Amino acid sequence: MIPTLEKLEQIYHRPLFDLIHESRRVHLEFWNKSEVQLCTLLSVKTGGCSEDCGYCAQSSRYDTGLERENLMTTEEVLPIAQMAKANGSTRFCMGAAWKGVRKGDQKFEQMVQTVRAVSRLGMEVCVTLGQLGDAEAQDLKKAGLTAYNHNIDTSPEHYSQIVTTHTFEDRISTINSVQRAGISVCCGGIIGMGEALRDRLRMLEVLCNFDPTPESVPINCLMPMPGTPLADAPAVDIFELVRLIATSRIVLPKAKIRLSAGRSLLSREGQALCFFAGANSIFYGDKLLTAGNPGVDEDRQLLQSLGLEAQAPYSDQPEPAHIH
Ligand code: SAM
Ligand code: DTB
Ligand code: SF4
Repeated sequence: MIPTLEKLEQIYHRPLFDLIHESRRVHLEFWNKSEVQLCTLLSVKTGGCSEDCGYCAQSSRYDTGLERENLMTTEEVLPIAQMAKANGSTRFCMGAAWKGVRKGDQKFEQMVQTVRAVSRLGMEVCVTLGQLGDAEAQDLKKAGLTAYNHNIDTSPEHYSQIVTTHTFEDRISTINSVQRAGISVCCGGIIGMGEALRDRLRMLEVLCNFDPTPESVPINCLMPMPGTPLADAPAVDIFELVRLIATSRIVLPKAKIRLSAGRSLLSREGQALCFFAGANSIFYGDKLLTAGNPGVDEDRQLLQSLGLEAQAPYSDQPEPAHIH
């Protein structure tokens, strides 16, 4: 049954250990308890974005000191994906600082080619390119795309406080096209943008109403980027993050819950608690898109000391046919 906001509030506010006890129970029922999916992120087109997302270093509206970089070619991307695979990553996620993409545009066609090439490596492939429609989603699907990342980022009510150049409904429309094309949806949000707890749970409520529910749910803690309107936002409390992860695990049992941006701001113990509460995927590699992430060695050590291991590719969904 799809949980109501009241139900989500009830779950979230249980005493912390009862909450984690329940999320652990769900986790053990649906997932291999020792596996964490390692995803490598690569910014294939950096900065100069027309949108005004208040958290983002890549918006051209803010003076963030970020150096712009043009779209990388397939030949430039491939060796990086190969290296990620050799390092144990099973999903390769490419991000582009665009408002959206359109079929026929040379840049979009280049991305389709890159998706095809990476998917032939036997890695799961995810891209986040901004808004798209049915035609673009179908082409990406044919190229072997596993998942499309498009976050709702916060509640519908809070969205216009954070972004004014597109709407929450625009986000949903893209997600609908991705779903119609049969591509898995990776959709989550950011906490620490001045939203209330109600907004965080409303975001979760919206995700629970997707049909099907998202295959993966990234939970990002805001990385405050200098020059953006949210540069001075205070850090998220670790127990609030753990509660949100545990609640997400309970209501979205089949989703990979990805402990995403902001891990470099958390202690090892804090991250361990997040994994125990139900997070089972991370971004692996020294850099997110533009912001820092814990180093590969540090993460290896952390996983090893917790007795966790990397999940194999396509262990929880079918592999695209054209690879064989
Ligand atoms: N332009 C595309 C879009 O907006 O969907 C793709 C790239 S965008 C950088 C992808 C996601 O990264 C955002 O939706 C947001 O959730 C996350 N993100 C961006 N900047 C962040 C920050 N400073 N802290 C945490 N998460 C961030
Ligand atoms: C997501 O939810 N988090 C990733 C990925 N999807 C594309 C991006 C995090 C970006 C953090 C800020 C930066 O690197 O600029
Ligand atoms: Fe552009 Fe995406 Fe950053 Fe928004 S989040 S400014 S759309 S790159």
